Amino acid sequence: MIRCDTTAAPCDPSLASIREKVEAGVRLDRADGEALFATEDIWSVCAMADLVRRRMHGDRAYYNVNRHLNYSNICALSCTFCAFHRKKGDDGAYERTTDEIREEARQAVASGATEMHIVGGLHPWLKFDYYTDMLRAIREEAPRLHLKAFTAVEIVHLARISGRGRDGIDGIRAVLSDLRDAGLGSLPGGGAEVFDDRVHDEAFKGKIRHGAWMDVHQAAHELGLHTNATMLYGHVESPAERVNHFMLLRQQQDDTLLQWANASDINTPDADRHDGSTSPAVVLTGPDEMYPQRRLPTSETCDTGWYQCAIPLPFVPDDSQLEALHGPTGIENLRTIAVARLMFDNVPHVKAFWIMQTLPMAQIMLQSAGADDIDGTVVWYDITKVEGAGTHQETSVVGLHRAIREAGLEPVERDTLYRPVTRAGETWSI
Ligand code: V47
Repeated sequence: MIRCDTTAAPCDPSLASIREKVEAGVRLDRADGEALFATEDIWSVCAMADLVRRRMHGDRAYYNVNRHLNYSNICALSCTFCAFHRKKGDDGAYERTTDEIREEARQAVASGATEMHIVGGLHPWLKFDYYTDMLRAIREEAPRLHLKAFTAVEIVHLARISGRGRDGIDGIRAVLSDLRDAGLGSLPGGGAEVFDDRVHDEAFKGKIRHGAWMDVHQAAHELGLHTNATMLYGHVESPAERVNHFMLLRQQQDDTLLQWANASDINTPDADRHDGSTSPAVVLTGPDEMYPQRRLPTSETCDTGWYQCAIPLPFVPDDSQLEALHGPTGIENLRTIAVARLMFDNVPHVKAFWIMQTLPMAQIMLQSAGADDIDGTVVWYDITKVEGAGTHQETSVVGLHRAIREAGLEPVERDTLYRPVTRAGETWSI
């Protein structure tokens, strides 16, 4: 495929110093992030993100064979951006029984899925046992299925309903540990929204604030569970607030990886990383020759977890209380994915979630805006309702392959931990 020249100088001269940093593998700071959101030279932003993505992943683009399960849409909260939540007794309110969930697991196995992604509302009456029974039931039906389940918001709710709400971080650890014993494999990145108090109070008041969200992920990492991190953008937040969200997550990833680097005797020459200008413990985005040993640990050599994937989610207004807002445009979607790739120099993957981005947009993001992952076959999805429709939203492996190949990339099936999956007939191995 003929590709545009990613080595060209930016048309907007104010991006020249950022381009130099990207080429040299130097960390971008807050002002750089804000400049990337401000410029009209969107294609130079995308070209820089594509350069970084190709350094990290070459021609590979990742997908998985998965199934999303929304076990209940009944939620104690009423976030204005959310079209998913219902109150008990409302039209369309549901909660899945353990038997229905077992059946979902059997179907997932039959379709060759390697992952089930499980999230729901904050159900006011379900007991903690419902959640552990759900995981155990899936485990019994599908012992090899990786269970990526429960946002940080749900984990805090589970701490409360299991009587450990007053135990702070110890209560969170205890809940995560019980869930892990029942089969939990990792945490998805949902519920982060935008890490800002003003935006929180306007669009998702009542939800946990960002400190609590990050504490849950830190506890998960300490227990060795990998997690993802989302950002819901394109509603009432400003570009500076998006950059701040990225910076907070990047700092937390630095802290996690610095501990690993120190324990593994990895050379981290710059002591003070907190001013944002010096080198972090692990650099993933620079040229190979600059950072020969400061790459990510593998799960085999490291027992801590970390953020595997950053996932900017475009706000889908349909059916929400914020329906009057138009949501982000295609250009803003491309830009936000690209800025995420450029700012997250210590997070290995950036996902264009095709359900919310749409498959055609996700394809362009893989081809030229820095994304390397597209999520998977999905099958059922009820959180966003494009044109009023939720539930059945499925694509096939053939459809994902076609989208990726047409983008000039090589599809790589991965499991949840980004290990390549090999298939022979109906069986698969890692
Ligand atoms: O937390 C809710 C968002 C999230 C809307 O970890 C909305 O691999 C857009 O986190 N418009 C759940 N977004 C989905 C999620 C996710 C998805 C795919 C992969 C992964 C992963 C995580 O969806 C919620 C919220 O931020 N959301 N309503 C809406 N109207």
